[in-house]
Amino acid sequence: MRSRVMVMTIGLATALLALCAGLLWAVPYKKIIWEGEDVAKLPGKVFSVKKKVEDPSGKVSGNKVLAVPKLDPGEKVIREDIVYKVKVPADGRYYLWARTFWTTGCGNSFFVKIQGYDSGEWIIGGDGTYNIMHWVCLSDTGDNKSRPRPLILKKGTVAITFGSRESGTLLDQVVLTNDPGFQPAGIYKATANALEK
Ligand SMILES: [Ca+2]
Repeated sequence: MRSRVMVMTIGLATALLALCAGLLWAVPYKKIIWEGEDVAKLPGKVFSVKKKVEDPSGKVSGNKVLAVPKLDPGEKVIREDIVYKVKVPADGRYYLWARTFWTTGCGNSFFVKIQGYDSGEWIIGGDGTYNIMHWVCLSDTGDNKSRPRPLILKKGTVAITFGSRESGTLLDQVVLTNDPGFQPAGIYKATANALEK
């Protein structure tokens, strides 16, 4: 009987130790959040900062967006880049999410480039959610709602570029996080000093 109690006590103590160690090792996830319209200087040809107060989702963060104008069918969108110099707080594996608004299948994406991945660029969006603000992630799998692509980033300033690709596209907010399970919803308070100006 005594040995059974001892075994149970040791088992309980081990479980408690493991729990404490787990809590100590658990690093809180980070989110760096900024507004699409938080652009120090617009290049001037394509992108503009637009007021947008109403949306079927309920809110637009800051009541402003970064916008590519709606063009007539057949008109080609000129390529222009907006570079956000994002302050990455620690080395790690990060995931990129954007709160976007599309109107058609010919107006549902941006180009994205990440400093450190200089050999290529991606397309964010391409989904079929129209006329409402919604979150999409940078993904290699075609699942831009729940499977973001990991990005290995170093602590310091990392340039994240959004490029104009299609007509009538809006960017409300952007989130960079090291939480692989993060699923954004609604709007978020922007991180203070998220961007280097
Ligand atoms: Ca906004």
